[in-house]
Amino acid sequence: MRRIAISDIHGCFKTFKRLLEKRVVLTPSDELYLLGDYIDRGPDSKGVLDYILNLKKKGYFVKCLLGNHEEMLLKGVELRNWRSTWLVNGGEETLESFKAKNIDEIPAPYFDFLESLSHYHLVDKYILVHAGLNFKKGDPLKDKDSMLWIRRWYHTLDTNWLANRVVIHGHTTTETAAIKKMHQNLKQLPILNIDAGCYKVLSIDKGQLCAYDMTNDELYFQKNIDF
Ligand SMILES: [Mn+2]
Repeated sequence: MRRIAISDIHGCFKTFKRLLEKRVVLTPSDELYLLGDYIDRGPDSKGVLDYILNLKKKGYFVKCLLGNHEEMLLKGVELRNWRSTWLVNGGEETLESFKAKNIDEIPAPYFDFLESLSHYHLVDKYILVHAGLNFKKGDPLKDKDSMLWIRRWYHTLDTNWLANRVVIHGHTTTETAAIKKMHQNLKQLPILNIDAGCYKVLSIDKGQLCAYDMTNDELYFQKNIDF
């Protein structure tokens, strides 16, 4: 059994599938932890969601967290200003993948899934979260907004609070070389960002989807094959 973490798939279904099936080679005895931002920007958000839901249906252990893009979509159902924010941040591509003209045409079961997502997950010595933790005001596990949106938070890290745990997160796209360096440096800074900028295919050293095997402390990368 392995525990695998992946973040920020952003509608890149083919890349996600290739990473899981050819690099990680996920089996039913493994546990898969997905850290949010399944949708938006990439060409097939519906495909990503269907694949995740199908894995669950087949009995795979899949624990999914909420990302800020899922939050934008959920808020956009009710609130007009969030709807336009979502649309310009990749929501247009998500609608296209559903062959929908507006948000209300996305079928209800997808909303049921998105509404069920957690903000963080604790497993072994790991704290899994989409964007990161805000240590500036008390218990970071109470600040749900920061968990979805925060950037540049490492300097606030409270190592006493963290004890010997490690934070795994995504949300801020990072060069693969920097991810590998963080991975080698976990004893000094117990934080690992696994967002290798999957959709950023034109950026140098990005455009990869990353998986972290928490059980064997191993990284996997798959170059984007969706664009
Ligand atoms: Mn994000």
